[in-house]
Amino acid sequence: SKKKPLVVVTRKLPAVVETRMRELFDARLNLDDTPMSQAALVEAMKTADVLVPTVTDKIDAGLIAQAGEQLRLIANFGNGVDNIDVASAVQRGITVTNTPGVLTDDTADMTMALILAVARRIAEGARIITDDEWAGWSPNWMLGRRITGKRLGIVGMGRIGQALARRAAAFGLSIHYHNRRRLDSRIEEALDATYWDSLDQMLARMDVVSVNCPHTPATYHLLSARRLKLMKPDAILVNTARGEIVDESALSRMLEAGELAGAGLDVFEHEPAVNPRLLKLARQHRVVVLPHMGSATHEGRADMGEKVIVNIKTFMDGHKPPDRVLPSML
Ligand code: 8YV
Repeated sequence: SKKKPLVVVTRKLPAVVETRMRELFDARLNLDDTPMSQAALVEAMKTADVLVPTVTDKIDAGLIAQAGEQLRLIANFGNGVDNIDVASAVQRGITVTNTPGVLTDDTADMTMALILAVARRIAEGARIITDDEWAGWSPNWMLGRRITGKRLGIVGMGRIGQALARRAAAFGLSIHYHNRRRLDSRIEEALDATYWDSLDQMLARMDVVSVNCPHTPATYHLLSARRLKLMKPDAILVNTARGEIVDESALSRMLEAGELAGAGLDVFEHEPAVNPRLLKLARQHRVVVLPHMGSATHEGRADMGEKVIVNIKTFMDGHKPPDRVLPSML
């Protein structure tokens, strides 16, 4: 039988995924879940047939330049591939895959949860009780903002954006979106979504703005200081995509100045470091922060692992893997 491919996995994955990988591949697993050192990553590039990185591994041009001839596939455990220099990889004949689809619903759920958490002061209320600060109910206490009847502007209407649209519609929000390409009219109608060709014009009219686009050179600081200033002062911003898409310092400044009502953030520009100004705002309750857990469900992680395995197997069998990422897609 054929020699099994050497598959190096950078982080600890769910046990069911690791078991399956051991059966199918010559799997080199990271059982301690200590993030892989740069030296170990270089070593992996030089020896592995397949590398399975995660969001925490920066597979940049310099690292790809050190790849051995045998490295043919980088099968990302994750949907976003901004951790990988896809163009450099493809130029060297290395195929790149990701794990789309299986984390759509979980991430959309978390986005909806952040919208509700910010608008209805959920984190603040929970903290007040657990810190034993609840002195009793009163009519004017802990008032948040109603979301029913408000406008949601979705920046990036891919799978997650559309899944969010369906959820938000059930909560009575009207759906607006900006995307590189306008959706097919049938999909747009089914979602009852209004397309805005101009992101600027959409931002100026929304009560809630959600970031759901990938992080690429074109979307870095897409929500710049100038664009954030277009938002209504009573609007809230949520981001479950990538921190780099929002100018975090500008966002902090505006929240501090009361030029924006609140923010719900699952992702940050320099993870795991979080801008201290955002943390201070979170303590003052205008911001809800979460540690990049949008797709973090038991089911989702197992499905992501299964996707990685199918991509590797298909590729090793000589076929195009289902979730190939091409530079032209980014
Ligand atoms: C993970 C994600 O946290 O898939 C993504 O893009 O951000 C999350 O699912 C991470 O990327 C796993 O590598």
